[in-house]
Amino acid sequence: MDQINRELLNQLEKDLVPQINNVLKLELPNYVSDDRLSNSMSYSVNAGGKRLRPLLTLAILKTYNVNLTNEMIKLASAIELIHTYSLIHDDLPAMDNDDLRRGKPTNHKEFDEATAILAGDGLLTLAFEWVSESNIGNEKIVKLIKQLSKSSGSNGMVAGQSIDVNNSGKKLTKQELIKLHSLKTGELIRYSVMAGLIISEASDNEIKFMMKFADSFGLAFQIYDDILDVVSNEKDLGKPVNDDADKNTYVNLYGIKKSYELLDNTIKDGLDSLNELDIDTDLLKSFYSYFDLNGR
Ligand code: GRG
Repeated sequence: MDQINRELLNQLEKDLVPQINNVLKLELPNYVSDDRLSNSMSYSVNAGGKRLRPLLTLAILKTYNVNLTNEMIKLASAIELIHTYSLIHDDLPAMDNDDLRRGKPTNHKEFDEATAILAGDGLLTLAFEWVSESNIGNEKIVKLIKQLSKSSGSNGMVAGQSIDVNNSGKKLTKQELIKLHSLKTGELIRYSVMAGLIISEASDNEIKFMMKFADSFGLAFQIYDDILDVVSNEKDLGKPVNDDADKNTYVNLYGIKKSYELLDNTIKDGLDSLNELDIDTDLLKSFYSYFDLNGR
């Protein structure tokens, strides 16, 4: 994959992850009046994580030469609040019942179940507050809020989680599996890319190919997550491995070798879409270096 320059992603992470972490850490407590709720929301948000989704939005903005002010970092970080809420709720006893997330006890283990549910509720709603407050003009704010509700809600991530929960133990077909994951994992990645395109006022043609990239990146991300569950270890992953043995995953449907092949093809699709554009997409291509394909 000689089109992928890993250094560009490394540099972006070095420049922006500390800024994203800083905004999340400093801003969040200003929006929560109850101390226990505030501590529990901050506990999970500040527990680490790659910050991949805000990075994607910011990479799109950089691609369109939009100035990455502190305001933009906060706007891009709103998606991390929703992502963290989804992880807290996914770990609850009624869902995956997990004890470890991002290398630390899950929210309901550190606090209690009721607090974890409320922390998730608080993070979900706070994300919309942050978007609504940004200084990008009302028209763009409404577009972002609409896209964020669609992506995270009952026709997006929540629908994906519902299909997942209601089909555990049932073997899905390839098409059903793709649908499940394009909702559960793909939709927040879609929002991250779309947010950058809305703010940057990208053309319809650019949106078309950028969203093909977003969809293929989301699919690759899920296939890789399924592969890591089998080939990684708990220390690197920050959560238990071999946790998906009875779940609907690409590895369980195809086996590990074919899953790697599917990952290769999905990455190629995404690169092809970016190559359709006249603008410099090297930074976006560098996101594919997130997938370590050497260990197979
Ligand atoms: C509870 C409505 C609701 C939805 C939960 C996100 C999710 C939906 C479930 C998590 C299950 C899971 C492991 C999905 C695979 C893809 C994924 C979202 C992985 C975690 O995201 P990363 O790798 O995590 O970006 P970090 O910790 O780096 O932020």
